[in-house]
Amino acid sequence: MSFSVGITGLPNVGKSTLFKILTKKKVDIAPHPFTTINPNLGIVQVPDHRLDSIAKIVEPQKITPTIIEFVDIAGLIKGAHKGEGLGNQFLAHIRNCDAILEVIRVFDDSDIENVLGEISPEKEIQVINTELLMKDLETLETSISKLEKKKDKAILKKLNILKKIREGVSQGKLVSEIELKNEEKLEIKEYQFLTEKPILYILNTDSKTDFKEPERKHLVMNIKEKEDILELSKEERKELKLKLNLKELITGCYDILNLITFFTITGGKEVRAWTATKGSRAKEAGGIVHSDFEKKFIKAEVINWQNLIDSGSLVKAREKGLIRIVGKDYVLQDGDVIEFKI
Ligand SMILES: Nc1nc2c(ncn2[C@@H]2O[C@H](COP(=O)(O)OP(=O)(O)O)[C@@H](O)[C@H]2O)c(=O)[nH]1
Ligand SMILES: [Mg+2]
Repeated sequence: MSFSVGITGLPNVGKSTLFKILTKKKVDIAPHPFTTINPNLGIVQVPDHRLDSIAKIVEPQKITPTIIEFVDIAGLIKGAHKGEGLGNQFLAHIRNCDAILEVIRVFDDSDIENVLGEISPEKEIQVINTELLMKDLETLETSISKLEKKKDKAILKKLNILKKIREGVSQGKLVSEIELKNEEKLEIKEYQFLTEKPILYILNTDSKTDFKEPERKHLVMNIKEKEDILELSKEERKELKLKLNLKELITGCYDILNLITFFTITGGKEVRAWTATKGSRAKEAGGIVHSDFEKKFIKAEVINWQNLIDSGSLVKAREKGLIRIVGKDYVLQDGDVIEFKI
């Protein structure tokens, strides 16, 4: 199971550059809009010092980090929901992602067209949000009128939830900002509303332009500077004490997606990190590793990664009684090292 994050925003804000840094892949980067038409997909390893620490004491043949997928989606512009600038196509790409990384332009450069015409994170966020909201409104209108034609009592519940969401969305509320019970959320899952997805804003700064920080979950990052670091050789980076430092960004994505990491050791052969949704139970975690571990789940042995490191080895941890036996309903914790028994 892997989760995908769609990089979106207005044209010329640094999306493709960010994608390149993240995936260290060469993509088309140019100072004009719509260089990117097909979404670029990149698989990124999630850096995790815990994986390295566990590997150090287990000494496996293989170390496998967990991954996250990034998609470089072409720029959205005003009117995208009506199809402007290939808008509909881009919005469909966003629909397929689990979360949104929205790049906001906070750098001043007269050579690179500023589509918004000014530096204003809040205004820029509003432009994008409006497009996403309009698209959701369109989905809501079509779905509501479809359901209304059915006159079926069973769909009344769904219809009422959709109408409640429509009310919020028409007032400019993102679906994620509308208060919904868990069962209501499940009921509307099939619609994959764009504004229901978690968003992390990346303020792409040149470290000199003034701006007002938005009251939304965001990171301030100098994307261009990171790109320059990427061009340097390992030695040069060491000498200049420069690091790409993408940890904050990748963990930020993990965070908004509500994800945790757990580890398996496979009899000392392979130390591997896995991704699960917060609140997953032992049996579901088993399913992430291997379908048999879910189907034939009996029990699992669990130890917190730090306890394992402090003990020095699995054998010593066992002697100390730090390895717990848990059943299928055990709620997985971030940093658990787990062995499934079938
Ligand atoms: N001055 C400056 N230029 C940037 C920065 N980030 C990206 N660019 C440039 O802006 C142009 C468009 O960048 P790109 O990543 O293709 O933007 P996209 O349209 O959002 O994908 C390129 O020429 C980049 O080199 C930045 O932080 N500062
Ligand atoms: Mg681009």
